[in-house]
Amino acid sequence: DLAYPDRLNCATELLDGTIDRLGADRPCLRTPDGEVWSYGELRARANRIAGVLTGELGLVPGNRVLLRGFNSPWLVACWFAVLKAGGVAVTTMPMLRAGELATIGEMCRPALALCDARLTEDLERAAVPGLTVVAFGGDGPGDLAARAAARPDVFADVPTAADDTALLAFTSGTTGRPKATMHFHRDVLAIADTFSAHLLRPEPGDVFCGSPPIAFTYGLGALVVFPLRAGASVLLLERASPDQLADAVAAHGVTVLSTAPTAYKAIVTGGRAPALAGLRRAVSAGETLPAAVWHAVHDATGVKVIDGIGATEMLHVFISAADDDIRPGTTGRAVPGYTAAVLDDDGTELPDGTEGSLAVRGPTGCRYLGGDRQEVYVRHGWNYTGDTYVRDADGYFTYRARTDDMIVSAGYNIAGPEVEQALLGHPEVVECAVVGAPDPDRGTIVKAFVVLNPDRTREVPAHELQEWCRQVIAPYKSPRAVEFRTELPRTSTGKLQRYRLR
Ligand code: 3SK
Repeated sequence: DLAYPDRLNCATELLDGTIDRLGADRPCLRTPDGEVWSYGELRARANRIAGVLTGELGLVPGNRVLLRGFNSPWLVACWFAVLKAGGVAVTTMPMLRAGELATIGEMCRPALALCDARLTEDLERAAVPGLTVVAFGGDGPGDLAARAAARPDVFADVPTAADDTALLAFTSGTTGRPKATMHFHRDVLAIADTFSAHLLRPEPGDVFCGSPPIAFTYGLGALVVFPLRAGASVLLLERASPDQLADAVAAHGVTVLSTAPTAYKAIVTGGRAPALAGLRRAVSAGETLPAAVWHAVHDATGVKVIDGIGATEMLHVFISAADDDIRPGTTGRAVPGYTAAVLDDDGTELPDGTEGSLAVRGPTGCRYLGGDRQEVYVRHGWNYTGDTYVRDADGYFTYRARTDDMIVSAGYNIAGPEVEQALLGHPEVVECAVVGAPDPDRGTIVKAFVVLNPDRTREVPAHELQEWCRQVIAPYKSPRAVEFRTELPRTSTGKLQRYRLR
């Protein structure tokens, strides 16, 4: 039942609500070097920071606060402090540079920033007008820790309305232009009470871990909202390469892992899959999970990876499947609470088995801050996600492509990701991207950019990959051109930027 009260502060619910049910002493935030903050300690620190924000920094409800940091207990405490004080959290990716931070500053005009002391330089260079920057994690007298130590460890959370804005999240811009989306306090709880409650079904003893930055709403849900709503703990990694993830899972008893398909593929290719064997849940999102990768993880560990599609516009995942409901190669069914459909551009539902635009509605939805994209994303009462999908008679949705990534070659409609899935089945292919490339004779051809396993023991020529594809998918879809790369262009959230390859 998602009927939340009119007055609702999601920070109060996630901290006090969980503490009232399970006690303040439970472990909450962990780091790989053994630091553990209990729920009570996290609340006390967030209260002190909220005191700094509303005291000497003059924050009033509705002010936007830019947050910049690696995934760490301090970043989480700052996020809670902003929400407790009735502010709006604008969490930014740690890898953003001055120019990108300046754009974000221009779009959302924050008055304050709380920034990891190691990352202040680019923020200062961004010269956001009127912005006061306070560093955390340093040891100077102006550092947030010193200021917070002088404040009480209690704070009266602002009784925000359930539909007051809690956060601004930036889309990662697979087409190059970031957009800001607004999400309410009730939205933050709704993602825990839909996807997490119905598919992850976390328990207080779970230990969460994962790679997405908290600034990406995938990470915010997977590493803050879901564990805290359940009274579980989370191991926060500042850096989370596939090897670091595998090490962390094995060394710290992680039970719920969230990362991207490329990380699962790299863990398997690197022979590290046994490290995942203790997981109760493994989540893959950000991009579609190829069936070959699902099977490789399952064969090596018995773990059934939960694929899901979400969007920054929708805050989190709205189509997925878990456990025995999983059909590898499909994304799953609408998450309880959401309705999903395949539509044409007029909003008419297409028959099962027909490709069309994925559309969704539910307790969360797209609200862009400014700009002219709102009427493109929200039409006919639906959120149009920009993906081409097909639904089967059992309600399972199968990804075809980002609508912009369909390739029309020799009169055929070819979904680049389908060719990518075929290539990823080859044991020496670690990553790939398939796009339409101009060709003087044929108009457009299918072209693959491929990253091979750096530890391979033999050469893998292009014709071997082309022949491989011809064996697994219709020959006309096999790439006519193959270019080898050492890496592929990705957004700060790890999504492929096919437009840059095109
Ligand atoms: O990109 C996605 O698939 C995603 C998944 C979960 C939450 C948010 C996003 C953007």
